[in-house]
Amino acid sequence: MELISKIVKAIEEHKKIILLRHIQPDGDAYGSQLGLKELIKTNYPTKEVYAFGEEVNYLKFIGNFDQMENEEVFNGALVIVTDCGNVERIDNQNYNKGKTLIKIDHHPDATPYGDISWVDTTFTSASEMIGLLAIQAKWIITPQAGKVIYHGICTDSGRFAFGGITSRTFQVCSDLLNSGFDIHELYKSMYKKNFQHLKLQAEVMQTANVTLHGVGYSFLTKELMEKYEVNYDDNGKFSNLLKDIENVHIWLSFSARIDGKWRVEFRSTGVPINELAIKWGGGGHLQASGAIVETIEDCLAIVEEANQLLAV
Ligand SMILES: [Mn+2]
Repeated sequence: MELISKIVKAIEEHKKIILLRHIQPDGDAYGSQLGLKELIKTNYPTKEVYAFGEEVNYLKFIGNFDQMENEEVFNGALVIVTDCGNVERIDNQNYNKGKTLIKIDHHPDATPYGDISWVDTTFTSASEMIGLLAIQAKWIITPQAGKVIYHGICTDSGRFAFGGITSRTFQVCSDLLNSGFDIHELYKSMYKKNFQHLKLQAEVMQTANVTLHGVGYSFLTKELMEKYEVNYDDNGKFSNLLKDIENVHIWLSFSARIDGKWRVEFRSTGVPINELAIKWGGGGHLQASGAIVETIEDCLAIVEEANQLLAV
């Protein structure tokens, strides 16, 4: 594929490479970014490679990020942004200060950017794209790269349950598994349950509700997070409590943030909800999006707007 060769060529032509992804990172953001870092370091050991961005507690087992000393580091660099559809959500607003910019993403192309842009919504995840890139470039895939990229595919695809799964997904995963990482250890880290979190879920479910037309919604308040000692960066863990419920077509989760704002996760089984997320300053996929809003009144307005989407 021509785009892949262009990306490999750009990597070969730059001495310094900076990898970025979206704010509020998830498994796919981590996997595509840290996986690509590991791949470049293994296959081009003389390159200077950095991965910048905020860390989240629940993904510590996947890896760590580099500290940006100052923005001078972007001088002359190749910047590759993975898993991020719109520039506002890139977790480092120096992204355009390098020499060359590449976008690798599987979200709808909300704001096209980059000197090279490989955007393809038929992939489950940006991690699957990085896996395919490694295979086509005939790169060595270390167990560490295999693990983080597999984890990205696994989380973004709902462990191979959401739409978008193809035979290509499994072909890429097959090559990742061949790297020799321990898949059972990985699943143990991924699906470890926390007793306090289960108790918290029970309380969140007590106040969850469903609108007339089938919007389920739940609130994870600051009070509940303090009561159960949940880290603020773990607040995305509770966004699917209302998944798979009969007659719930859209489910919304509102979680308190450390800055007093609300993190909103939009999910849908049919009707697209990304336009609603974009309207509220967020973005994402047709059926899985996110946004950050100011007040609880905003949250309730979103519930009503989602309800109207289902009213027709
Ligand atoms: Mn993704």
